[in-house]
Amino acid sequence: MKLPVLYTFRRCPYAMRARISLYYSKISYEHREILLKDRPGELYALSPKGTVPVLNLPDGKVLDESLDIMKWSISVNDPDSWLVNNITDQLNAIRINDDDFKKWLDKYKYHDRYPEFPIKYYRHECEEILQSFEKKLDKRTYLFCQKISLADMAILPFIRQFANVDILWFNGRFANISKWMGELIESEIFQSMMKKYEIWKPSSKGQKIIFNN
Ligand SMILES: N[C@@H](CCC(=O)N[C@@H](CS)C(=O)NCC(=O)O)C(=O)O
Repeated sequence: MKLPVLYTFRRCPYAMRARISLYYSKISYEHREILLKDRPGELYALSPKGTVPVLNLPDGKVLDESLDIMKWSISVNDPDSWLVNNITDQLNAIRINDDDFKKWLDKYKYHDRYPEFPIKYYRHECEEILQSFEKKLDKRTYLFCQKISLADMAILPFIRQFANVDILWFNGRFANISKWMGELIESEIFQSMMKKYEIWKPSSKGQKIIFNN
């Protein structure tokens, strides 16, 4: 059976969310681990922008946006109903994450490359966005309802990156998010999708990830 092929990079938060959704939906696939500094021609042939993740479906279709991979995956199998009725709010939160939070997160992480402002300025811009999540989690266990939904998992890898810049400060500043994050990171899906794989060599097959549904 021909499997979907995923080009991915372990530490990329966009690739993480794609892998989370494939594991959640139990979609067997071929895992091609790549290095951003040495991207294979095969990746560019599928998607000239050369970003990861890229999912090449057996029918030839190419998904080169992480959120599209999540949506496709959940459309194939959504065992715990991650797509709940407030999906517009969820997509809006994901958009703010991808358009705004990610921009400030990069400046916070790599603040020495952006000396026009001190690190705390960039951190504060991120905090402003996270504050609304902290408030949401006063009332419920997950961001959009009492159970995990799409937005929790789409945003998690980015918040994790933010937290890891200064985890002690983060845990003190955002107690609710830190509890939410800790629980999701411990989950089987998150742990499974963070497994390490050898870098894919174009002369060989990638690693087959098989789910026996
Ligand atoms: N909008 C894309 C963004 C993906 C993205 O920017 N991935 C990063 C790695 S974390 C990348 O490939 N960067 C290389 C580049 O921009 O050339 C998505 O959601 O899939």
